[in-house]
Amino acid sequence: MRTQVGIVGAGPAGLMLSHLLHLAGIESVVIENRSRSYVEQRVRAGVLENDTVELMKSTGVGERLMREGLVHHGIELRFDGIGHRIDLSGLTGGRTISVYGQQEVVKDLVDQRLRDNGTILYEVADVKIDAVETTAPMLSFTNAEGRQELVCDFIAGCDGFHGISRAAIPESAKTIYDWNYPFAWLGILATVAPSTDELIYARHDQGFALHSLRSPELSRLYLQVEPDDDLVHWPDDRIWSELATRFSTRDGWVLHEGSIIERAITPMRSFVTDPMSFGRLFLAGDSAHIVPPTGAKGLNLAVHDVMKLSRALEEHYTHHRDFLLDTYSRDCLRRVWRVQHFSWWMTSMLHRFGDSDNPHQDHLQRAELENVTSSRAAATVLAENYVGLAEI
Ligand code: FAS
Ligand code: PHB
Repeated sequence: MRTQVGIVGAGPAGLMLSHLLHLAGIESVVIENRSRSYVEQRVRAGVLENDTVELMKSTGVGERLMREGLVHHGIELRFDGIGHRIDLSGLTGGRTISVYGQQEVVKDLVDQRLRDNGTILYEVADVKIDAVETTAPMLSFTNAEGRQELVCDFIAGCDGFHGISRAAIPESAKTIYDWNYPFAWLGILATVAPSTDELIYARHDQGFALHSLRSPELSRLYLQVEPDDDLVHWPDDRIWSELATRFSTRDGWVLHEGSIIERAITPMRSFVTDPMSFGRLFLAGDSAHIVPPTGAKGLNLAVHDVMKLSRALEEHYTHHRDFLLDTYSRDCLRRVWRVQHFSWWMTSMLHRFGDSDNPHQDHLQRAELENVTSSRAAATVLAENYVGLAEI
């Protein structure tokens, strides 16, 4: 088989790239090792930046997002039993976030690819990447028809953190930055009306908690837990009582409970691969970088990577100019490190580090939170990063 761009991974990065390339008249084939239903049901991110929403709207995949997505103009930071609203739109000239599940984004992109006769090969196995230092890199994989070879002009590694693309860049040619946080997140999806209209980020002496949502009937909540914790230690009533404690306020705010339909523990790490390209292999999304989800950036950063990559490939095919391909990695990493810093900052300000009392750190965190919730300048820094930095 032959195509212009071979894409490994049918997550948000791979699907959005295939969609943008199609709009630029560039052919691509997406190969994915899981089934379509698995990929479309995987619960992950839920917050879309202003520009991610604009991109989906302007490229024709925003119709359901506009109908079902929840536009938010603020978030709340809660500590010492008091909530403080950050006016995201007021501090950023009207920019907003939208709450819309990652699996919904994936469904919308798959539907559009299929409407546009796009090729997505699911349930492939044993994917191999070869000859990326030539002008005809190749993907090989096994599916129901046996071993397949796909010759490409370019390969996009959009196969997430546990994918195989990153390994196709020789150790000697890359630098890995890897930092693991001493805690994890227990995330739940519950069939109960959200107890809030806007996201609540809570710092509590017993640990961090986040109240997010998916719809007027579905709540999404997260708890800071030990890095090696196990779900067996977290029966439903313990989850709800711990959440209620960490969100508790002096004015008796109430957290509504419901039945938990999905739960998972996610490790927290900051990870960057530099460079993000090697020969005719280009990494995008989680295959190249991971941020702790405290800043709600993972999905949005993946979308920014493929916006840059599709523009660079369009420049190659349309104008036969490769300068954007040559600078792709450098350009992406500028935003990646800004987003890494913001995600680390949010995580450091809101989580409990270590299980022993650390009064000095507690005071520093409180001072940081008081600064952000009392200084317009400091709140603006948070707001600008949270709604998504304008094009960098
Ligand atoms: P993905 O991991 O989404 O997609 C990669 C795809 O490649 C997958 O479909 C995988 O099956 C496939 N693949 C892997 N190996 C392959 C191989 N060898 N061959 C073929 N296909 C292969 N971000 C936020 O902003 N907010 C959040 O709330 C948030 N919550 C998260 C919760 C969890 C549990 C996790 C793990 C991540 C979360 N993230 C969150 C980050 C998440 O949204 C990622 O940033 C986003 O999924 C990145 O998208 P992709 O780069 O497309 O990678
Ligand atoms: C989510 O809705 O899943 C979500 C929201 C904000 C975050 C992380 C996750 O920071």
